[in-house]
Amino acid sequence: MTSPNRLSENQISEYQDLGVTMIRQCVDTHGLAELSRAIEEDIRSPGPFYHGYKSEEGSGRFHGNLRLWEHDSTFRKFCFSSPLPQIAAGFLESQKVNLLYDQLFVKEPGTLNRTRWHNDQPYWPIRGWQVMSFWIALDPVSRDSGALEFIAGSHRWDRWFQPKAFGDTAGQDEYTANPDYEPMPDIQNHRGDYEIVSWSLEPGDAYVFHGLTVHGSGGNQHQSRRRRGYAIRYTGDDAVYDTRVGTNTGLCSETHHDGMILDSDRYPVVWPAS
Ligand SMILES: O=C(O)CCC(=O)C(=O)O
Repeated sequence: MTSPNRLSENQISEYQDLGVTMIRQCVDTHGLAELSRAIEEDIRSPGPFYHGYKSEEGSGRFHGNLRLWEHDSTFRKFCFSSPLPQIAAGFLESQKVNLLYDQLFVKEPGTLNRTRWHNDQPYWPIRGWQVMSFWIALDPVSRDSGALEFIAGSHRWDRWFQPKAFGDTAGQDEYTANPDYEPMPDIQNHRGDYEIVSWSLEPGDAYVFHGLTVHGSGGNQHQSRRRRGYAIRYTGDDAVYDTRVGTNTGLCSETHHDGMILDSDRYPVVWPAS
């Protein structure tokens, strides 16, 4: 995997300025093979937080899942013992790093579902600035297979958009409306009004983005290539627990109350390693 020492100043300043950057070859071929095996197992037998979406236009399949590390040692290893927590500390400029949770997004060939434009932090029961995600590609990812797109600088808008499900989640609840949140503008039909940044990725490359950066992705129009992405969310020193109307209840904790630091079995400190 990419060594934390190889992170360039440019990557850190790009992350700070745009709210997103990317890392080439973040996970090596051995790591990718391990992750691929774990992903197949999750698709075969998803845990309690499975939230796949119904395929639009009737083809393909969009498999989503949360909190995989809690049930699978391969995902746990990536979240805890890979170089990722230390790399996160570099981006977050933090003395410690907590694991918020991990998440899987698999768009099988021909899955035309878009991932709607959104920013992540309104979904999450935390407040603070030091909040970020890695999104690791398991397949070649290009615009026509569902590369993520990001609105440059949107993490500094200080705008919290109302969470919505990414698609028809087959019976799961919509998110409760929060009067302090605003509706997401129609970015897709006004793309020219925004500075949209994106990169094609090779397997093992990763997007790195801030918890408030607005992002989304197109469907996977390829008929033979999958689009598997594994996301890990980390927080830094200033993040505290904070439930709000509209947060994802599956990410909440029964043992935290608002304002508490996260450190716990549920949101473990993963760096410095104990
Ligand atoms: O993989 C996707 O399409 C969406 C990913 C995403 O929204 C995220 O990781 O926050």
